[in-house]
Amino acid sequence: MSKKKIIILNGPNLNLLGRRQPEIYGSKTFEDHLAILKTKFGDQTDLLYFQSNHEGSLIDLIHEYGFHVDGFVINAGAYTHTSIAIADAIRSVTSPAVEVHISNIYERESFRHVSYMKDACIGSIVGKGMEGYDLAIEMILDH
Ligand code: CA2
Repeated sequence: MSKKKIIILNGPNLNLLGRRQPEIYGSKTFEDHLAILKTKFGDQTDLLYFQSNHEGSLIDLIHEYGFHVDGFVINAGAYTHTSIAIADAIRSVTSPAVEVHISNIYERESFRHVSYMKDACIGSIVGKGMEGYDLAIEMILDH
């Protein structure tokens, strides 16, 4: 069986995971978790990872990969709550996307309760910590 190509896309400030606010986001860096994901899913997937603090760069990556890969895992960070442009980019490509949030955005400040990504994605995983990325990959593999 050929490996599924899956892209993980993290948005603004997620490069600082593990360095600040461990009570909300845990104490692992994303690179720590990526190593676990590669061990866990390496037989079935080719995992690629990008992080950007820039809305346009995230959109460019979605356009670049979104017609070729088997799926996207996207944590758009705070752009989740503001960016119709990223949601439109997800809708404009053919690869399915799953939205992940480390924290439960629906139990935090009201401005985090809106996700523009939600309806553009085949699924949303919130509040499961870093394990949310594992669940999103499983969702894409099952899709
Ligand atoms: O829970 C999530 O995964 C979020 O997407 C994280 C975003 C936040 O704006 C969303 O509402 C929910 C923020 C990521 C900020 O990450 C930090 C990491 C370390 C230190 C400070 C912020």
